[in-house]
Parts: sequence; C-alpha cells; structure tokens
Amino acid sequence: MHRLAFSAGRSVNAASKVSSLRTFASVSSATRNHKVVVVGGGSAGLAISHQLLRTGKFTQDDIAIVDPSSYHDYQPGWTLVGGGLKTKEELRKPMSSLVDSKLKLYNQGVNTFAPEENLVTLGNGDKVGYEHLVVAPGIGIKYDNIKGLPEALADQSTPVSTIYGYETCDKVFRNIKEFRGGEALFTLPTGVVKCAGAPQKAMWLALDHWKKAGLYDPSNVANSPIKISFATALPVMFGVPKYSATLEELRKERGVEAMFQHDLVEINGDKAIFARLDGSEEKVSKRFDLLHVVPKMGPHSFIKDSPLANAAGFVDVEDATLRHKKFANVWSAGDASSLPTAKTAAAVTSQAPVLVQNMVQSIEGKELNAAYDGYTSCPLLTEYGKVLLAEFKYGGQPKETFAKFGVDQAVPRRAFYHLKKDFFPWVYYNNMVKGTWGGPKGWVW
Ligand code: FAD
Ligand code: UQ1
Repeated sequence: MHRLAFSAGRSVNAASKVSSLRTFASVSSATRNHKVVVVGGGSAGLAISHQLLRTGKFTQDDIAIVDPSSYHDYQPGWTLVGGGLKTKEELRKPMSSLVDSKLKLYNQGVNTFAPEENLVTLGNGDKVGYEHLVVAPGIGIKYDNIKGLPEALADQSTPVSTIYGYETCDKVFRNIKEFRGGEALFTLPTGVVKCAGAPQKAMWLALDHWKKAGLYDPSNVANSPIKISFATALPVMFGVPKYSATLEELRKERGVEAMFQHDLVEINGDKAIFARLDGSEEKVSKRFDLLHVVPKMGPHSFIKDSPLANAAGFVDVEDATLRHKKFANVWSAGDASSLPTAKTAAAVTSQAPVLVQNMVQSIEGKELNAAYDGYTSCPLLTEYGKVLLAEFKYGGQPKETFAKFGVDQAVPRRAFYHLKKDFFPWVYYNNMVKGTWGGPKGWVW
C-alpha cells in the first residue's frame, strides 16, 4: 500500500511531464510517432500490446511493436522438446501472424533509447517517437560466457546440448535417446536465468526415459549403466523452500548426485570445469559422457548501456507499478525488467494487466491503482506424466492457484502435467499473446 500510495503521488507529476514531452515529441526528428511504442514482441510485448488495444482507447497504428525477429517461439515448450514430447517447429509462429492489423510492426531491433526526447532509434537508423514506451526485449543468452560451450553445442556429434535455444533444443532429446551408459551431467549456472527450474525438468525427464529403457534403476544406481549428477550454482534444489524440500526428497530417492554451489565455467573435451561458490578457490573438474548445459544469461547490451538500466543492467521499474523509476512514461515487464521475481511467461500473465491498467490511468492523469505482487510460476516436470506446480510471489512466498480446492501443489500431479504439456501451449497462442489470458485469473477481456 505504501509503495502504491508513493507511486500514485508521483503520477500527477508524471502526467504533466508526459504531456509536455508529448508536444516535444511531435516536433522531433522522428520518422514516425506513436502513442505507445513496445520494444519486443515476446511474451510480454505481445500480451501488453494486445491488452492495450483491447482497452478500446487506441486506434489504427497508435501502438507500435518493434522486434527484429521473424518468428516468435513458445520458449516454455523447449523443455517438452528436450523430453521428446513436442517438436520445436510446432511451437514457432511467424511474428507477423501474431500482431493485430491495428498495430504497427517494425521488424527491426531497437539500438538506442533517448528517453529525454521520447525517441528510440532502430537498427536501420530510423527514429520512432512515443508518448509511452514499454521496454520488453527479454534477456540475452551469453553462450560465450562458458569457455568451449559454443563449439560443443554447434558440433552435432558431441553429447553436449541445451534446451535454452531454438537451434539446440532438439539435440537434447537426440542425445538422451542415443545415450546407453556413463556419466550424465546437468548444470544450472549462477546469475539470472529464465525459468530456473527448467534444467532440472530436463533432468527428471531424461532420468525417467532411461529408467523406462532399463538403463537407470533409482533403487540400484551402483549397478545401473547410467549415473546422473545435478551441478547447480544454488545451495539447494530450488529457490523456494516449500518446493525445494520435495525436489530434494526426489533427488535422494532417485539416486541423483548433487553438486551444490558449482558453476560451470568451461567445457574441455569430456571434462566439465566448475568454479566453486562456497568460498573454495580450487576448480572442480568432472568427466561426463552426456552434458546438458544452461548457458549464462544477462541483459542485452542495448538495455544495459542505456539510461533506462539499473546497475545490474535491467530496466529500472518500481516493483508494484511497473513504471520506470526515473522516466514516468516508460514501463517494463518480463525478463528485461528489474522486477525481483523469477523470470517466466507465467509472471508476465500477472504483470501485463497491471502495466496496462497503470499506463491507462497515467494517460488519463489519474493515480496509478494496480499493483503487481511478484507472482511467478514454474511447472516442474518431475517425470513423464507428473508436474509439481510451483507458484509464488515476492519473497518466495507460495501463492497457489489451486489451494482453494484443497490441493497442495508441492505434490507432483498428472493434472498439472496436462496443464504444462497441453493447456499452457494452447492458451498461450490462442489467448495470452492476443491479450485475453490473465494466467491464474483465467480469461480476461
Ligand atoms: P521474450 O519472450 O524472450 O521476448 C523478447 C523479444 O524481444 C523477442 O521477440 C526478441 O526478438 C525481442 N528483442 C530482442 N532484442 C530486441 C531489440 N534490440 N529490439 C526489439 N526487440 C528485441 N516460463 C514459464 O512461464 N514457464 C515455463 O515453464 C518456462 N520454461 C522455460 C524454459 C526455457 C528453456 C526457456 C528458454 C524459457 C522458459 N520460460 C518459462 C521463460 C519464458 O519463456 C520467458 O520468461 C518469457 O518468454 C519472457 O517474456 P519476454 O517478453 O520478457 O521475453
Ligand atoms: C500460465 O498462465 C502460463 O501461460 C500460458 C504458463 O505457461 C507459460 C504457466 O506455466 C503458468 C503456470 C501459468 C499460470 C496459470 C495457471 C492457471 C496456474
């Protein structure tokens, strides 16, 4: 409440600042001007643009989306590709097919921001002016930050793969299927990553696959052809204690070796080399026969080096209102934002309506009256046919949608598996990107 009241107090100033800037923008050197420019046509950019359109307050070309990509991928589905449950092609759609004809799509990247002038500069040098700016370009995958990783991934003959990219996610299941015995190693790096639960989802599906193939016996690991290790930068299995407890139990039950506080820094042939995060100076080298890597991730440099970024390189917005801390007509949601919660598309389902509501209030000179509580979720595949549905808010406090039905979501269930495998991909393309899906709130608009 305090935070909201504080923001609301600023919104009056914000409204007057915005209207004076509007006049400036209209005489600027911009090639085109729009009421709202949305940077990024990912989960956040598409949901927000279409929700803005659905308010009925915008007409043809009032809202522009800027995105250099020809395609949009349902990234949460790449875990299913890694488990052989979907193809990457079925999860991909042409970007232009997802953008309403009332929106202007610039198929270009944003290079720089000039928030004092209400302008962005595109890759081709064009300038685009705005009254309000939404910054949602996601985060970048920094393959180079693990020595030897780009080469190991690109070489189709190596047993090294990752679900964290379109090019590589199908190599994951190929490697798992072909694996007959030896050391299987799954990693999670230090720093910010999208959906930090995904690497262990890949591991649990692989384990189940090898179990069904008779290559892994959780009750007799010593005599199994395959051994499995999980090397994670965290000191625990998952960042939220309630779910971590279940996952740690599963790990022990299933004979998976844990390498806590290990951060993969190099791949050298069949050796994975780890820095230790427990204060030990010495690196650890582990031989592998199959390696699933999560690359390091971080803010795009065009965000990090911009006036919109905080010290860590994320778009510096208020935790509750999603409005920029310095520029009152700039907003952010999704992975690129500074919002201190796990970076997921599920989080975007709760962020988008808050951002839209607050922007509309701001445009109308009213107090900001919507607040984001940090909701995020990680549907954790624990085997084929079962998912533990972690849902939590700021502070890692569980906020479970199905608690009202007396369901404990830390228990892996078949119904959640069908949500993850069938329902979420369907509702994502049929509703979420079109602006009619509110996540735990169900259908909106
Ligand atoms: P993105 O969806 O990544 O979109 C960013 C967009 O910005 C892209 O279209 C990109 O082309 C564009 N862009 C980049 N640079 C520029 C530029 N210079 N100018 C303009 N546009 C630019 N989430 C879940 O909820 N549940 C899950 O189970 C889950 N599992 C995941 C598993 C994997 C393997 C991965 C990779 C992600 C997973 N996620 C999951 C996370 C989820 O996909 C992201 O959190 C979500 O897509 C973030 O949305 P976003 O719009 O911020 O970024
Ligand atoms: C969700 O809405 C969603 O988007 C379609 C997901 O996929 C990316 C999710 O993983 C989750 C958990 C939600 C949240 C919705 C419910 C009903 C729990």
